[in-house]
Amino acid sequence: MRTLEDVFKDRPFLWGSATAAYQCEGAWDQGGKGLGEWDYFNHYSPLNINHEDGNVASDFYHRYQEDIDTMVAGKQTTYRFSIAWSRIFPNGYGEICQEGIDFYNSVIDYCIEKNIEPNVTLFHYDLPLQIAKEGGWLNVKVTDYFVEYAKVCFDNFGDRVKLWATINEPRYYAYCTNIVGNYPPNRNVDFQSYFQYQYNLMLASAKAIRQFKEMDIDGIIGIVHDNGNVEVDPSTKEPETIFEVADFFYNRLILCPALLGELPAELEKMIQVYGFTLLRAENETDIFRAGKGDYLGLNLYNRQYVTDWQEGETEVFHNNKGSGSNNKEGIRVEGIFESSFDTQVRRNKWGREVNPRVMYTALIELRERYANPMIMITENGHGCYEEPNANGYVEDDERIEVFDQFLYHMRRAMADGVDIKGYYHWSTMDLYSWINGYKKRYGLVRVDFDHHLKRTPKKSFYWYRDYISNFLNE
Ligand code: BGP
Repeated sequence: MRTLEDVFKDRPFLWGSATAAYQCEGAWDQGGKGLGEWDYFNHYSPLNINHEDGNVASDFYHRYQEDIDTMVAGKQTTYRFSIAWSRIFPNGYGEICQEGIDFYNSVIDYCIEKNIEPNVTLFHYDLPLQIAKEGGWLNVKVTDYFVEYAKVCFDNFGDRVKLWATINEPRYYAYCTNIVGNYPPNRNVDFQSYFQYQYNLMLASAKAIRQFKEMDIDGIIGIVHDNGNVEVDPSTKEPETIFEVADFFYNRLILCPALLGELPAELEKMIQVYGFTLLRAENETDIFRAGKGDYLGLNLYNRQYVTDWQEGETEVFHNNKGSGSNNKEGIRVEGIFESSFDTQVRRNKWGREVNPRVMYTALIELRERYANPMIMITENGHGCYEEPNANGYVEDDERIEVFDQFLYHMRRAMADGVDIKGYYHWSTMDLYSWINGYKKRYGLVRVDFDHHLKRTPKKSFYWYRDYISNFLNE
């Protein structure tokens, strides 16, 4: 039996990296796994524009030992990964698949054997297909299916796993599935579903956290948010109003329940501003109160830079084609606000800002507005195109430069009193990037998808290893 105290004993700060099940496991039809919404989407939808899928992905399912050994060689002390719901419940609920439980037991045990602290996310975008057919996250029954699934995970893994997250990025997930329309079930500019999804996801998370507490599991549990703090363009005519509406759009439906145990105070007002109907649980106050997290997982990539709505209809700008498109990431919400595009800030090939100082501003804002919560940086990284040399080695100096700056700003925030307990680089190795396929790379370790998925640590892997060693010796 391990205890929560063991986690930080001898290592006050956790350094590691992260992946998600669908993006790295492969073995899509092995081990008794049921079909997921992403399997179906990638196999059949014309909206899979890059014609890739996660059938094999990085084949973590068969190579997890090698990948965990590599983490150890890189001096990492923790690994964040997600469980595929459809490996535990092939139909989303009902019959349990023991092979799925066995697989995650093996991964967890191997992590512990190698002194790598497992940090487990229960849901990272990969909904079982059967549940998707029943309306997915618009169907409030799914919140109970989620608790049933979470309970099985707590029962089976709770003796060894001490760090838990319920859901990965409920806000960004709701955005891609309902506003951008690039993730299944591909609703486009559907604000009604966007807000209902966030509500239902937070309800599911709160119910699962309540379950965790009732079971008296020794560990901590929270949710992972894509914050994205809001910054207002100085030329904005009504900066306070714009900040309020944009912060509600991007953050508040997640951060208030997650960190304060309640819905945002401005909810009724925002329902009027955005004009949507929210279907609410009768006992929501109790559920959200009981479902407050112990910490916040923060996936930090960029800020949300906004200004007044200028003119034109609601439109979303997104780029899943990399250098094949000139689109910059953003949105115009008719009559309410729109993204501003700062020419001083560089962007990656997918049109997203690369602006490491926002690590500091996001963290300070959380400390000030949400009572200095415990935080783990559960993702942070840099996506790029990469070419290896003849030996398969990638000199990813651009990643190292950005990585170094992000860490610098994280440590500035720590020095200013933000309570950060760990950092997870996205990603452990190259893997499937939702919609963008395999050309957009994030890994510390290269995976050669054309030649037997051979792994070769990149320059950034060694850079990070040395950074961790130096930190330990400081
Ligand atoms: C986060 C997701 C990850 C990962 C990362 C990079 O939003 O939690 O799963 O994919 O972003 O995003 P992308 O692969 O779309 O570039």
